Amino acid sequence: MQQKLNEIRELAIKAINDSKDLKKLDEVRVSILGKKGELTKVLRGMKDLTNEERPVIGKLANEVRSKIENELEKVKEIISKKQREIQLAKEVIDVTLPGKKKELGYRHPMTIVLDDIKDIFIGMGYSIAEGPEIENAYYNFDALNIPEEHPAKDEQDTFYINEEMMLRTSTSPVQVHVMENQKPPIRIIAPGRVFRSDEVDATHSPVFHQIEGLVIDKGITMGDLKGALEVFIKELYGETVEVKFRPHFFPFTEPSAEVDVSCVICGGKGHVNKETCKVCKGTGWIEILGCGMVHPNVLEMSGIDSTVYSGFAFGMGLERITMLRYGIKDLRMFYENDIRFLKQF
Ligand code: 2NM
Repeated sequence: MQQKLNEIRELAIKAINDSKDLKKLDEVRVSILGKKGELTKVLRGMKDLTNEERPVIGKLANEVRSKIENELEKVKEIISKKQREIQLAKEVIDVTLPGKKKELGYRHPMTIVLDDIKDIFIGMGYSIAEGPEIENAYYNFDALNIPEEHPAKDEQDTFYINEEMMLRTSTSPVQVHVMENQKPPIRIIAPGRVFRSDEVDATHSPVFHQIEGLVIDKGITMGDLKGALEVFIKELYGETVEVKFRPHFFPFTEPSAEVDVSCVICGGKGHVNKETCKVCKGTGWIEILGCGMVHPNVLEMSGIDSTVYSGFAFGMGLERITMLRYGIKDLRMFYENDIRFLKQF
């Protein structure tokens, strides 16, 4: 038995030292110290020994076990260390290499202009209102005092989803929802995507963007409208631009006006180096928005007493305003996502 134990020890130490990885090492451990291991088998045979033999063999068996356990631990350390070194060598990084430059995204030019416009109106105490892009005929037309026979209602001009529902043709329905749900004073702008069945060209797109505004309170007059829009326009284009109100007609406002600013390209002169200015076509003025005093019918339909309250509204196209700000000649550039275009702003 003594000889058997010595043999196990020698074989174990050899097998342990021959192990190339932790898996193999563990297999060796199980084959010796496991339930069915060589050493375990011998220890089980101890019960057949005489009382004289047992302490001697027992002592030796313990020594052999400890020797094997120590050897296992030692080789495990060596293998682990070697594996760690291999891993580290694989993962070596050259910290002197130049970093990979992450390219930042850019705000879309229309987003830049919209953010500016929001800031100006927020500065004047307005809130931002939003609403659905799908509306019924009441919110899109009727509540705006647009008569039954108005050409805008034609299927040729508006995208209908079914008999009742359509894509909104302006953000005015947002204002109608606000008037229905909120008691005056109201001071909001409603920016958003709108839809009209137009052929695409340099200045038209079936999907475009509007910013409309609405102010309702007791005693609001055309003077408030002119003051607010003049402040807005001068903040947007600079103190030196001139602003002109021209009478116009809208079904939802009365009186109504269109607003022109002195041409931002030629400075209102109508020409650049003796050439006729292409942006204002030589007139010195460019139209940038429509506005007016909210029609009493519109107020009443949305539940606002027009004998107590009055208000003004206005609307402008974000594409047009952005084109004028940056001198962009074709609105299709806005939707093409050409990175060379988008990078410039
Ligand atoms: C414009 C021009 C003039 C307008 C009117 C309303 C509402 F809902 F209050 F009736 N919202 N927006 C309005 C008025 C829009 O766009 C050129």
